[in-house]
Amino acid sequence: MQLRWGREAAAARAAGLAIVALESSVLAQGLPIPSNREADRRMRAAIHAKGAVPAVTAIVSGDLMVGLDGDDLDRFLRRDGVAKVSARDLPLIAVRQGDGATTVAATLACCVAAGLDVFATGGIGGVHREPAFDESADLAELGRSSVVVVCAGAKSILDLPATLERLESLGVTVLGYRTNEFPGFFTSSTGLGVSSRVDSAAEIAAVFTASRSLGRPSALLVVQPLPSAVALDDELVERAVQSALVEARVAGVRGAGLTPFLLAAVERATGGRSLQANLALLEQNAALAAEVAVCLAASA
Ligand code: PSU
Ligand code: MN
Repeated sequence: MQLRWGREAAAARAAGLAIVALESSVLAQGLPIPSNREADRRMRAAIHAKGAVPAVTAIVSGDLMVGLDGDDLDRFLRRDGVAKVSARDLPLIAVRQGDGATTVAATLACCVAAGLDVFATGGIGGVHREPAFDESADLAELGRSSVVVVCAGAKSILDLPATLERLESLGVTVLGYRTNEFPGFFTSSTGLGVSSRVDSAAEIAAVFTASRSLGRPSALLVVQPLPSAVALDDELVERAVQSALVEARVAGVRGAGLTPFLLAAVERATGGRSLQANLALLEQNAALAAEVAVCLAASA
């Protein structure tokens, strides 16, 4: 597997500029067309506005691409023959020379391979409510990738208390950005705590630097609640999740298909509002990640 850099990401790397990694599965599987294109545009603009450079990771014809752009990006946005790729799928897709959209787990593996320190996403995978033995590989990978990951928590399609317990077991520090609670993606309040609260990007960068100097192998998970203007009603979300879980059970969905199935079902049940929330929080996470990356680049 070859490591290839997109034009803008390569130039940023050569100049020592701050880079923010982005996943491609949220674009190719997580969000519907054409909102995926809007998400890509808004995340890139938010990162540029803070003086950093975005780098979408993906597998292109078997190569690890850092900074997906141009026609390749277009193919991913059209979902043209693009598989969902987790960390364990990377060697296979390399040998088969396929195209793959990277989940959080695979993006973390790409960050480690490419030496990228900061990654922004929407929500991480976690422990499913049912079947409870279905635990996203995102968690194990967070436990062994020294990367700052900025997200809006995890969606309540998951068992959030179990997900937080697993993060603790795996040694992942969870920092609440201007919050004491672990956010539930579409909702800011879950009643679940974080390891600690931080109030600035500089503080996040300092904690990450300390983690690195201790030789910690795990990620620093930074969670920030979605903008309050786009937050959804708790009961609306819970009803949508319940009906999505029933749909999945009836359809017998298992494995890698389960998360995209549940995301799409919740999307349908909550209408356009969940989509607007999703886009807004992706943009906000990209901006915070860029601030952290700029702090880290300045102290390098
Ligand atoms: N959660 C979301 N949106 C997403 C995902 C999760 O709110 O797009 C995607 C991410 O790429 C995440 C993946 O890494 O789903 C987790 O899938 P699984 O549960 O199969 O590990
Ligand atoms: Mn799974």
